Amino acid sequence: MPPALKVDAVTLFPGMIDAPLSESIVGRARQEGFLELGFSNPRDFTEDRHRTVDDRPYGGGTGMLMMAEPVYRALKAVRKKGSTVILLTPKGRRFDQRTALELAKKKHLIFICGHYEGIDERVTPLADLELSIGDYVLTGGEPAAVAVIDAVTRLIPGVLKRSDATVNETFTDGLLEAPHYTRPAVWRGKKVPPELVSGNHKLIAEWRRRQAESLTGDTRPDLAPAPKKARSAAKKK
Ligand code: 21W
Repeated sequence: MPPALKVDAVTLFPGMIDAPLSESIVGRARQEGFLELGFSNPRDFTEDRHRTVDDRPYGGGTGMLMMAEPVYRALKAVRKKGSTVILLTPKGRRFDQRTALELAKKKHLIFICGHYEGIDERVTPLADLELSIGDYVLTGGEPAAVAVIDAVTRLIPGVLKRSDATVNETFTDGLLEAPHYTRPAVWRGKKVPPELVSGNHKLIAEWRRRQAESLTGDTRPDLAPAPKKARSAAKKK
């Protein structure tokens, strides 16, 4: 059986992506053939003695840029009809769960990871989509590729034990989740909220909804339906 999803990463540092995605749930998804992850290294597509992949920016400025040609050749080596090419860049649209759900429908994703100060601007038209994972500065696109591939892989049917758990979760319905607790019922004097141990499923559902709404209103009011004025009734203790 072919994998549900094939992902290729165009990167100078494949180990930055391969290693974290060899652990835990995604590592197992790869072993079980749900996800096939490949790499195409621009350095392998150079022709000069020093295998040069970077150069100084025109117009001056600090740092180095990745050259267009090795990136282009590395992309060309893995691109097929029907591939979706994603450029990871701080200038991209913010990656979110909605985009993860869209990408999970695809058969072949290619991530282009910049490093140093970025990539020669002339490669950007090769991408179907430009994504950022948030407003902070990374050393390159590789950690961002890891985050996106992780978020997409867990949405592949069969990767999670309870795959129905991925449809209605945090961010998809626009709310943070209520707090979770496991045994013991009292830990260092801290009790689990009585609603959760009541055995009353309606009471539990209502408690979770109230918690989710007040938590979202307090810490992430930017997330959709901030219902009324969410008071901090969620007094932990
Ligand atoms: C960081 C590339 C900064 C370019 C002036 C002088 C991919 C990323 C990246 C990087 C710059 C993502 C500068 C969130 C990220 C990524 C490497 C710009 C800085 N300005 N999502 N030097 N954050 N980062 N140059 O950093 O490639 S997705």
